[in-house]
Formats: sequence, C-alpha cells, structure tokens
Amino acid sequence: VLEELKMPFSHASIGHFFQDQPRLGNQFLEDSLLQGYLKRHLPPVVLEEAGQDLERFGQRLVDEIDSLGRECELNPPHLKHYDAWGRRVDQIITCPAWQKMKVVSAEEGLVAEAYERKYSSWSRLIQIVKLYLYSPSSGQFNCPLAMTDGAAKVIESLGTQDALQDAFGHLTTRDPEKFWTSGQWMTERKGGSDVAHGTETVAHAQADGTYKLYGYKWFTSATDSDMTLTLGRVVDAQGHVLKGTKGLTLFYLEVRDAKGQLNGIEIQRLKDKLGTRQLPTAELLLDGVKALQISPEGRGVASISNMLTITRIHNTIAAAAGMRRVLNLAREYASKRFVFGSLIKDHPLHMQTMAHMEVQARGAFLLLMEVARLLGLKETNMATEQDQHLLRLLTPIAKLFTGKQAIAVISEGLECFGGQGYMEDTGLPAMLRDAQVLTIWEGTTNILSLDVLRSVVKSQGQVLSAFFSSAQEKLEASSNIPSLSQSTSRLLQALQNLKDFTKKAGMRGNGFMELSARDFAYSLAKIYIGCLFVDHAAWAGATESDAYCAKRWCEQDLCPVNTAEAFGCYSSDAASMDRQIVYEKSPL
Ligand code: UCC
Ligand code: FAD
Repeated sequence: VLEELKMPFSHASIGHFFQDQPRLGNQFLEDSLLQGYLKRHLPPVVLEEAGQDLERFGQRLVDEIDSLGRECELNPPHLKHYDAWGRRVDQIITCPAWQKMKVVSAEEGLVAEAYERKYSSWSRLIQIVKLYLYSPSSGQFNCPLAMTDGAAKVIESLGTQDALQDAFGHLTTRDPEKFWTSGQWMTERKGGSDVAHGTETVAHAQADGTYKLYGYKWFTSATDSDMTLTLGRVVDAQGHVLKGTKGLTLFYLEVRDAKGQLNGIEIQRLKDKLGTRQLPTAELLLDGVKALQISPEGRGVASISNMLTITRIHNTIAAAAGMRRVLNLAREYASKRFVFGSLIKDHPLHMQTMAHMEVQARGAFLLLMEVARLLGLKETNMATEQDQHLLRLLTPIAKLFTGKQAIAVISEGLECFGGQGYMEDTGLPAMLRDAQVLTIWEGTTNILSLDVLRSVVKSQGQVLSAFFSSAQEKLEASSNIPSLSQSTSRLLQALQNLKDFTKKAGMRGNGFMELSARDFAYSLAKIYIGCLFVDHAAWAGATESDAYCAKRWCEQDLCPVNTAEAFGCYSSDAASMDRQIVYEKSPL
C-alpha cells in the first residue's frame, strides 16, 4: 500500500504520531473483584455508606492525591545538618506534597477509621480497602501510616499511662492540626532480623521515672514523625544489662520537645536507597533521649509484635495494591497502543500475559481481605479461637508471599509498556523500585517463614489445625459446582499432601523444618489463596471470571513443599550440597 508522502520530519516538525498515555481512572469503580467482595460481605447499610465514601475517595485520588504522590517522588527529602550560623539543626526537609499527605491522611481517617469502629468489625476492612486504593498514589506516605497504625495498636493493647493515651489520641484523630505519625526503631547495625542479639541501645533510669536512651539506630523510616516506639536494654544499678531477647524492653518517645528541638537525637545521615526515595530513612544517634518504658522489662519483642502484625498487613496492602495499579494502567495502555495491525489488547499472547498477572493480583487481594476480616473480628472481640489462630498464621504468610508476587507482577507490568515502562518520567520505574523493599523491611522472606514455624510451635500446632479446618470449610460449597470441581479436587489433594508433609516433618529434626520453612510457607499461601478463590467463585453473585481465576490459580503446584521433600531437598546431604554449590571454587 502506497502512502502519500508528507515529509513528516521536515524542519521543526518531529513527526505526526504521539502515543496516548495511560490515564488513571477511579480505582474503586474499576476494581471488579473489590466491588464483588464488598457486595458479598458487607451488610447492605454499611455497603451503601462506605461504598459512597470509597467512590468519592477514588475520585479524590485521581483529581488530587495521585499527583501529590508523584511530586513526592520528584522532590525527595534532604537533610540540613547546620543552620547558616553553624548551629547543628539536623532538619529533615520534606516537600510540600509530603506534608500535604499528612493532612490528607488525617482528613480521610486513614488510621482513624480502624479505631473509631463505626462499622463494628467491618471498620478495619473498610480502612484497609481505603489504604489499598491510596497506597500506589501515596508517594510512600503509606509507610508512616503503617507505623502509626502499628503504634496505635500497641498503645491500645498496653496503654494506661496518660502520655500514651494522649499519643493514642494524636495517632487516631481526623484533625490534621493534631494528627501525629509514628516511627518504629528496631534495627541496629548488628541486626535487623536478629533484633534480640543486634540491639545495643541501653536505657538508664532517671529519678523522675523516665529513661535516657543511648544507642545507634541504623534504619529509621519516616524520621520526620512525631513519636516512635523503640527497643533498649535497661541498665541495672550495677551497670549491667541482660543480653538476648529477655533484656529488651519497649520504649515510647517523642522525637522533638515542645520547642521543636530534637530530643537527644542526632540525625547522622539519610539513607541513599534504591527506591522509597520519597520517604526519609535515617541513621540516628540516640544520645540521652528521654523515653518512657511502656512494656514490662524484658518483654520488648513480645510487646512490639502487635506493631509487627499491623505493619506486615500494611505491607500486604502495598503489595496487592501495587499489582492492581500496574495492571489497571497496563490494561488502559493495551487499549491505546496499536502494533502489528491491532491494539495490543487484541493480541491473545499479550492478554494471556496480563491474565496471568491478573490472577496473581486477585489472589493477593483475596488473601489481604481475609486477613483484614479476621483482624476486624479480633479487634471487636468477635473472633473465634480458630479466627485468632488463622490471623496469627496468615499475617506472615500474606506479607512474605505477596511481597514476592508484587516484584514479579510489577516487573512484568513494566514490560507491558515496552520501552516506555523503563522511562523514569512515566512514573512506572518507581513502582518497581518501591516494590523491592516489600520483601526486606518488616522481616525478610526467610525471617517470616521462620515466624510461620514460630506460630506453629508456640500454638502447639493449633494454628495448623485452624488452617486445615478453615480451608476445608471454604471448599464445602464448591464440591457440586461443575465449573469448580477440578479446582476443588486439586485443592483437596494439595491439602492431603500438606497434611502428609506435616506428619513427616513432625518426626524429623529442627534442621529439616528450617530448610523446608520457605516452601512450607509458600504451600500454605498457595493452598489458602486457592480456597479463597473457590469460596468466592461459589458465591451466588460470582461471575464466570471468578471460576476461571480459581482454575488458573489451581493449575500450579499448590504444595511445593511436598514436591521438594520427595526430591530430598531438606535432607542434611542437601544442606551440605547447597553450601557446596554456593561456595564452589573455580577449578582453574
Ligand atoms: O522494617 C521496619 C520498618 C519499615 C518501614 C515501615 C514499613 C511498613 C509497611 C509499609 C507498607 C508500605 S521496622 C523493623 C522491622 N523488623 C522486623 O520485622 C524484625 C524481623 N525479625 C523478626 O521478626 C524476628 O523473628 C524477631 C525480632 C521477632 C525475633 O525475636 P526473638 O526475641 O529472637 O524471638 P522469640 O524469642 O521467638 O520471641 C520473643 C517473643 C515471644 O513471646 P513469648 O516470650 O511470650 O513466648 C514470641 O512469641 O515475641 C513473640 N513474637 C511474636 N508474637 C515474636 N514474633 C512474633 C509475632 N510475629 N507475632 C506475635
Ligand atoms: P540481615 O538480618 O543481616 O539479613 C541478611 C540476609 O540473611 C537476609 O536475606 C535474611 O533473610 C537472611 N537471614 C537472616 N537470618 C536468617 C535466618 N535465621 N535464616 C535464614 N536466613 C536468614 N528498620 C527499622 O527498625 N525501622 C525502620 O523504619 C526501617 N526502615 C527501613 C527502610 C528501608 C528502606 C529498608 C531497606 C530497611 C528498613 N529497616 C527499618 C530495616 C529492615 O527492617 C531490616 O533491614 C530488615 O529487617 C533486615 O535486617 P538486616 O538488614 O539486618 O538483614
């Protein structure tokens, strides 16, 4: 076919064609699974009221918040050590958009919603849905909100002291003038995973009942926060401290005093990070920081574990939301990009790629909602024993599994835009950079896999019994639905394999359990998500797509721990071979 030659690149012209960019729509209205889930689970009155608020918020994200998030990426924080006259000021300078995010968070009740409990047990789920919509547009302000929520949870569970009640009011208010955010300072140079042996910070008792903290915190995110929770070792009258976890106590402190001066803190430097650059993360010298002891002595780790539960759930929110966002943008783009004679949405191989991502994102979403539902029940004293065991088990599983999914899905998502996915000014590369942290902070994948084992051992297996009962219950309704029979039978088989594995594992030593921990956690995640898919697809209001997603999910190896065990992957021979191949020297 001959085209009329228009000399498209002559003189100042740079060609006629410009690709339409993907546009962000109202993320609440565009999410069919979210709509279905809420319709299925929320009482109609709650659905009506909360639904309207979520739709309004979805539009505010498009009109205002998303561009603030982008500004945070483009104007990262910096540290001013000295004022013009040489005085040490250690001021973290953040951009106006970051400061506005704090106002928005208070106005929208992004923490408050969960503690007001206006909708009883559903308040927590609604808050989490709101954060799920907010997260990819938040310019990483979701991080301080996670820790703020975690601190509020710890105070709610521990606090009777006046100072704590005051702080709780600040953390959970909707008034932007009064709203505080919190940090979570756990990591020191010797260890962020092994906090029990890594913490060198010491706490000296003062005559007025407070403590002074001395130490060095190696990672502190959102260091512009108003308060923090942190760990230290109380020094006894002889000047001794207890080593290990039994020596750790939890402290509360305010970062600045009433005059705005830092409370015995020197900000040494801001971290130079791969991603999350919007977020100030600092190294801090604690040099006589005034703090309140808020846990019994030696109960620091156990007491901060409530915060870990909440922040790990927020991590799951960020992971599930990141996947959803990249998919929604990629599908928008696929309906605008025309190659090889058709839109890319009309190339079946591209659709298959996106469908695979879609199934991953939906699975993560269903697991997130399950955890949110269980947390809501626990917080309103409506959780059964089974619910509580499940919440304990599924929290680390959801964090570790969805973090890995997010990196893979967002990476694939960038590829959906071809070369443009790699271009900074599209905003897409930042999504991948920010996803990488999801498997590191708040406990790495291995540490959380070991936490899954901790929950099994501590409950003497009750968390696993709860898992099996709940999984089985979720499959009950689907057994006689033809479109779900294949998925159901694969899940029943996987459950049986997992049961067989746990019986065998019980007879092997700790080394075996440790080596299998990650595959074990993945198996629990894959099976439980499969059950959630089937359960959702068996609902009377479900669509054909729901059954199809269940089927696609269940095609994979649902119980990799059993498969690997059959290959001898957890034997002591395998452990020494693992070491050998990692450290193999070149024969030359
Ligand atoms: O990374 C951080 C902030 C990043 C910025 C915020 C992002 C938020 C999300 C954003 C979304 C965008 S803050 C640092 C986070 N650090 C970690 O996650 C630490 C990772 N390491 C671990 O989790 C370890 O497993 C430790 C530190 C918990 C291990 O400590 P121990 O002391 O060696 O372990 P033990 O002896 O097993 O546990 C001590 C007590 C026990 O209670 P008792 O004494 O009653 O038996 C445990 O049962 O603590 C209890 N415990 C728990 N309880 C330990 N872990 C848990 C848990 N997960 N849940 C309940
Ligand atoms: P290490 O513990 O040294 O781990 C190194 C590797 O060893 C990991 O792959 C780990 O999985 C593996 N490993 C360790 N132990 C075991 C084991 N027993 N079995 C198998 N594998 C194991 N911390 C805070 O307290 N507050 C913050 O605000 C904060 N913000 C952060 C912000 C960012 C951007 C980042 C990157 C980190 C932040 N952290 C913060 C620190 C973070 O929580 C830790 O980096 C993380 O918990 C890992 O600890 P580590 O760096 O000491 O790694």
